[in-house]
Amino acid sequence: MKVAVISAAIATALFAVPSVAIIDTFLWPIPQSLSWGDGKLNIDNSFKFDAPNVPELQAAVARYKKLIWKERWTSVQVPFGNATTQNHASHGKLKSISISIKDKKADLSPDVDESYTIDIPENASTGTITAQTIWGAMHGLETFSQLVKATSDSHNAGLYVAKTPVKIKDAPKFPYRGIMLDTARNFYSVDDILRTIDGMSYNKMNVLHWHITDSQSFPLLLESVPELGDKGAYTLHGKRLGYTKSDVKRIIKYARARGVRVVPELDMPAHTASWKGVEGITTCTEQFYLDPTNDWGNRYANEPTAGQLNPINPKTYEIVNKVIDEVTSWFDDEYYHGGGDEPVNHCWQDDKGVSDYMQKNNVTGDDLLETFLNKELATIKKNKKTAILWEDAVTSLHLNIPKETILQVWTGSIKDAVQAGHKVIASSYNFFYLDCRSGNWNGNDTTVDEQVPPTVPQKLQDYINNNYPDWAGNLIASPNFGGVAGDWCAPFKSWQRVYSYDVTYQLTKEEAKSVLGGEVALWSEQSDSMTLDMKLWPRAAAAAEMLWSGRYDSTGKQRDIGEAMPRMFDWRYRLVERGLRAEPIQPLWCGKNPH
Ligand code: CP6
Repeated sequence: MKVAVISAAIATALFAVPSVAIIDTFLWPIPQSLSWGDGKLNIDNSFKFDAPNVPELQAAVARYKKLIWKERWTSVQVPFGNATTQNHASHGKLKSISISIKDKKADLSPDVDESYTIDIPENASTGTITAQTIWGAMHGLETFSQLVKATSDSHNAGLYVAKTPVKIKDAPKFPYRGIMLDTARNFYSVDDILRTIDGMSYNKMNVLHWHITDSQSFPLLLESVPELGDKGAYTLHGKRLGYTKSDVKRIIKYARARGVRVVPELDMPAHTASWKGVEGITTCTEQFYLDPTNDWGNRYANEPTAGQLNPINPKTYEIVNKVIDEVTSWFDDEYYHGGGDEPVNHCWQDDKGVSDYMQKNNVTGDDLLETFLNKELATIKKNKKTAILWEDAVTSLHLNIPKETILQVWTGSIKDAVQAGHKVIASSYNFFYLDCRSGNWNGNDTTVDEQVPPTVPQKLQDYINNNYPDWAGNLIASPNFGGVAGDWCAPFKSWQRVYSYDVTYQLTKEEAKSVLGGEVALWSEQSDSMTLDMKLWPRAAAAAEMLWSGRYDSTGKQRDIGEAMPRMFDWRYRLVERGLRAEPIQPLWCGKNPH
């Protein structure tokens, strides 16, 4: 009884549909505006999409037709709600969906219109998807696929469109809905990346931020500076773990076909120990710093031999420019990520050449960093790209860089970055870092009140000696990448926590306009092909709904995680059915229980 009452309340409150509705079909992310009934329309092999002859759209239609017939979905979450009405009365056959597009030429870009509508009347043989652009139509196809179900679990069961009449009007709350993948700490195959793009398109996510290089490896096989990949990419069991130009092109093409943009990042000036193919351009490839008095943050970039590009060597800029010129020519997106995170003052202070230069020219490390980033940003601009940088150094050191630079906020406050005049991508490590438990577990602010282990070890040797305290103060063995120790990185955050991130927390309406969206980050010190899907899904899907549908619904009410739960439960199984090894979020019993 209690269940029925709660369910009816949820159904009424959240969908604003008549109380006759039964909830047996689950959409993810939930559309901005949805009304549906309890009817159904059968579809059979002759069902077709009538779509304008735009190659990308025709390909999407073919993909979704195949997917619908392969998937033959029956909900895993059991129906709930008021089931007193005639459930699933068939109202005939849906012969086609007619797709119409306003602007057939609009290309995939940061401000492309992704809105769409779906209208499937009760007694009609034709339904419609309308969209401004083919990219919006692709989202409409995805939502339509989620409405299609099989009449039974049998492999040859018929298909129907559920919950007719259906009317959906949908558009993203935020234009930037990303996943960051770090391919430098551990390697991922091209297939891993393509599969991740599939998952993104199912969730209406539209930006893959590819953190290609870092301290540990340089897996990009550039043609202009082949030494970097030659010496910097991993080799395992005789196999070179790197991405060629044709790999990159394949990934970009595959992503574009699914409405996903690919934004590359070659992190610099810190996180560059892997740039060892060119001699003399990096400092700090030997030492490991954990100095609590260091004014650039003693726990930053603190993985051993992080490396930091030498800011006074002309050769450094020669290489940086070559690299950026080539990378921006491979990647066609308007955005380019310039890194800029976790610089270590000591890396430059302790380099004889750099410190002599600082003394002679009366400049500080801050000055050198500002100069380096401005040169890098100028090269990015010369290549006609909009730059993104990690926020930490820029805001905490108040660096003077162009306001047109987008800041990706991970540790500081979004408000500070916005008030400094920048557009922002929200990636608080408290909510959106998928590798680690790390973060403040108490607040819902995006600023950081970071909890640290009882004592911070001073030297790498402390880690090697297992002289590292866990949360209870016991000395434990830690993984040898240093910095973030084992107990710090496990277990990881729940989908509910990811979902609860409010990216415009305490911003004025005006300030909120500067938040382009958000991005979950999979740092890969402890992840590779084996764990990829499980760490991304379904938690990235939680981010996807928050960024597409919004943390608040159209009436201003905060979305209820309890309402999302049955949809998420069903959606996870659907992602598995579609080929992603998504982690289970509760026992199957909670849906298809055997009793
Ligand atoms: N690598 C790089 C990392 C991190 C960052 N940049 C990182 C920092 C703190 C945590 C997790 C990841 N591993 N290049 C920060 C942007 Cl908790």
